Amino acid sequence: MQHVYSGKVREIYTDGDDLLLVASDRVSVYDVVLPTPIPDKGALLTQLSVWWFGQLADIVPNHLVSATDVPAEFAGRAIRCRRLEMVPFECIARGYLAGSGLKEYQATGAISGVELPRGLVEGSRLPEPIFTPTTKVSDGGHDAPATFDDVAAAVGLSTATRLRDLTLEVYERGAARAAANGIIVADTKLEFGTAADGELTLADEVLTPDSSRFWPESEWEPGRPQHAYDKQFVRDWAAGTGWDKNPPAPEIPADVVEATRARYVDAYQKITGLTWRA
Ligand code: PZK
Repeated sequence: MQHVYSGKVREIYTDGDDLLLVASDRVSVYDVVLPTPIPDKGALLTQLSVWWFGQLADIVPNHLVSATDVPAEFAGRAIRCRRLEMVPFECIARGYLAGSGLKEYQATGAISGVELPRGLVEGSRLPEPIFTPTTKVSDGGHDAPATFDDVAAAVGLSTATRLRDLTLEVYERGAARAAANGIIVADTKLEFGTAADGELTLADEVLTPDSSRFWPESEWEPGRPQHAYDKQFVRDWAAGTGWDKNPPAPEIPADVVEATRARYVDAYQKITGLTWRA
């Protein structure tokens, strides 16, 4: 087993021909990783993603090989997956206006070349979900917007069309399931790759609160920043500390850790209908 990559909250190892994607209990706010872990976060997100792979298997094949055949030290919070030739774009679907999409809309009236109606505000539901890819920036910087035509120029029109259709279909399936259980999926980021047999394959993690914006439906109120389903307690606490959002971040108090863990458990249980192990 060889460590090949560290993200802010996840790691990749190689194991023979396979990869191991390992989710930690680390949490970030304002792009800064906090010093205090959220117990079970890595396992909750991994198991949610594994559940989604199963739900989405009729739409698109995925990279999952096993969620159990992983080293004991990573049990529950890692997956074994096939190594793919990765598509060099993040495939993002948006159903609501937030984040970099909001900024691009305010500056240009469009996102990734998709024209939107006038008068939308932060948190607005879009007339229909849209495909807003970004190019991956290798040095860990923020991703840059790309248009559908950029994707087509890089991978060909038929693959680009398939990526767009798959991204929107996965988003629509996921957003509908979450909405039926009180959770808005405002947007989601998918990664695809090509398997040895040439099949376009869904990779990475899928429809988790780390790869998507989850909002409590009961608190949705367009015209202001929306409450994050998972990290709102951490954000509210951080705002009250006077911390300047530069590293190092302060330790998270125990009550905020516990409330945040409860939101990850809640999202997992509401979406899957399963009970999280105690
Ligand atoms: C791959 N990432 C992003 C994911 C991280 C970073 N199946 C695959 N084959 C080849 N490469 C990748 C995958 C996947 N998934 C994914 N980078 C490379 C990433 C998870 C944790 F730290």
